[in-house]
Amino acid sequence: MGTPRIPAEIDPRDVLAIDSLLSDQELLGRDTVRRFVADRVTPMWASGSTRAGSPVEMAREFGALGLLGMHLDGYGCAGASATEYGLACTELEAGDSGVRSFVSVQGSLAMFPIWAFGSEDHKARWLPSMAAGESIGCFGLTEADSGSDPASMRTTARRAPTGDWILDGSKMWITNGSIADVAVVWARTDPDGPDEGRVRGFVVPTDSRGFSAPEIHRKVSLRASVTSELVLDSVRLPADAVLPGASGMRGPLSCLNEARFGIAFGACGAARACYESALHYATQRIQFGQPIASFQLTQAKLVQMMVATQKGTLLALHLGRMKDAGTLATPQISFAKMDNVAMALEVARTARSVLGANGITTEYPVIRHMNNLESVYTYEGTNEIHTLILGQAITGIAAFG
Ligand code: TGC
Ligand code: FAD
Repeated sequence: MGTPRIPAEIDPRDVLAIDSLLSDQELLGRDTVRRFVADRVTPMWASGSTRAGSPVEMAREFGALGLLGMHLDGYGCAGASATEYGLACTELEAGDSGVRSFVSVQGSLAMFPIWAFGSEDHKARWLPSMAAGESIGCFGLTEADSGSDPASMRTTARRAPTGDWILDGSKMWITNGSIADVAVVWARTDPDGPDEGRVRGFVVPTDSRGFSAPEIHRKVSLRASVTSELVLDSVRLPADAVLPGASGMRGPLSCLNEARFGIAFGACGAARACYESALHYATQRIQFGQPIASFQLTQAKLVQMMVATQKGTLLALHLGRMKDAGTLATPQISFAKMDNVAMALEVARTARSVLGANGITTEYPVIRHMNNLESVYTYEGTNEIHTLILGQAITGIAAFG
């Protein structure tokens, strides 16, 4: 039986020594991404800018680091473990949720369906250039009137007598939409046709006639991410544009599992960045002749943020280990996406309060993370939808409608 050590010093960034649960390879990969974020992502905001842009300028660098389609194998992808992918998401989101979003959408939402459900031609045509960051992908599921209930989508895919597909409709809130070279678009087939009205996925080159992607402006969240509408005005595609391996809602929902997994890790990065910012500020800021870190109420906030972040990180790591072992179930992904994003948002709000008035400026990263997390709370299944997925899992009763 071991006697607890009395440490001379504890690492405030990793009080539970979670790093000791990671292999050398995992630490190496994690530290590489951490350095990249410090060198390339953090300076994006150094002037306190609220820039609206896109990490697309870094796409080839992400590719060179093996971050795009990182947990897929073959076709130029890195073939990393799920845990390694998750750890990378944590580091990217410690920089900015929009940067993690870019990598999530490319790898988990655009490359994954091509990799899992595409034909050999789709894979050979798109995956190597997407893995290298030379081609950008997006994922069109949500519509203006079909958000939490994507099965109610109105975008249609009709078969022409020639066998071509004709897509009509529009998608809303699509990350990377107007900078994409290829869109994976989900559409409902003709109820009287051979697909009997099932939802199918299509690989749509964005230079197809009838395709356009107007950007959505005036966002005050995820400003480092491009969000667009996709308009499909009788877009004619060859017969082989359909993903052969996906029929029904199981196809798009399987892609969401991959992205939600990355978000469960990513949220811990945003929380960590907010906690560290508040910890540093609290030791520097003097009020009543003392650093505010010396006040019991401030210490309570710092400890709550630290404990919540560490617990979330353990949860994410457990998820990663289960995914690598092939035992992960979808409600468990909902558990972690729901709880870790809510945790990160709470940590961000608490950190904001520790920074006082300075907390409302973009001189510090906290309010940027806080605003970003409002989107992360909503996308990839809202907090309420994940609550209901878990509610159904434990009661056996669906309470969605
Ligand atoms: P339901 O009738 O329950 O199921 C239909 C079929 O799908 C299967 N299924 C799943 N398969 C894989 N993974 C999952 N997580 C699955 N959940 C269900 C199910 O077994 C069934 O299969 P089969 O073969 O029997 O037909 O489905 P439903 O239509 O009632 O929907 C349930 C619900 C509400 C949970 C689902 O619609 C949902 O998750 N809604 C939330 C929508 C959402 O998350 N949208 C995300 C859009 S993408 C995005 O936000 C990107 S953000 C990008 C960024 O990171 O920047
Ligand atoms: P709604 O579904 O209208 O929900 C509104 C509110 O009602 C929410 O609080 C919700 O939880 C609640 N609600 C809905 N149904 C229920 C219910 N049954 N019970 C209880 N409460 C309920 N989509 C893509 O396809 N691809 C993308 O790349 C993409 N990127 C995005 C990027 C950003 C920045 C954002 C903000 C969104 C993105 N989305 C994307 C869309 C995102 O997935 C949807 O916004 C999300 O699924 C919620 O849909 P909605 O916004 O229409 O909200």
